[in-house]
Amino acid sequence: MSAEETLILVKPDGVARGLSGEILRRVEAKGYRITDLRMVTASRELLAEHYAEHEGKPFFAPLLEFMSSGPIVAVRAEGDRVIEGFRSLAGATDPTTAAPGTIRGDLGRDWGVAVQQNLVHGSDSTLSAERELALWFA
Ligand code: IDP
Ligand code: MG
Repeated sequence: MSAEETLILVKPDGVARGLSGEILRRVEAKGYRITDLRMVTASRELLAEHYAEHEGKPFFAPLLEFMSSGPIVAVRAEGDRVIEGFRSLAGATDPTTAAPGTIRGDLGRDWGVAVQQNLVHGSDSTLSAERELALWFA
């Protein structure tokens, strides 16, 4: 049986702030293996599919605007329980209250805009990981 896989995205704010290396360093330091990586400026179509579960929410349009505003680093990572493990490394969605020690808690903050710019995305289940990896690494 092969190890579990997840999709990690360094969002445009993380790339723009020069934090891609620091974020990937944390993933590797934890012991997960990066097995594929690409830099991509995502289309609205890709992002609408990626975030389909949030369609209709007030932050959906700002989210697509933000996520298409610049390059993203898309990462395929593997390791036992990597989905849960990366979500734990990332921290809570709101960077203001995300625990110190997490990526969002240490490196993120609120910028007073309509969508939380919180540096990273990580798949939240095996089903999401499979679906999202197919979208970003087609
Ligand atoms: P997650 O990234 O922690 O899994 P989701 O609920 O899947 O969080 O939301 C996707 C993204 O949408 C978040 O990472 C964040 O950028 C943004 N977002 C989520 N909820 C809110 C909100 O209540 N206000 C503003 N932006 C939000
Ligand atoms: Mg999510």
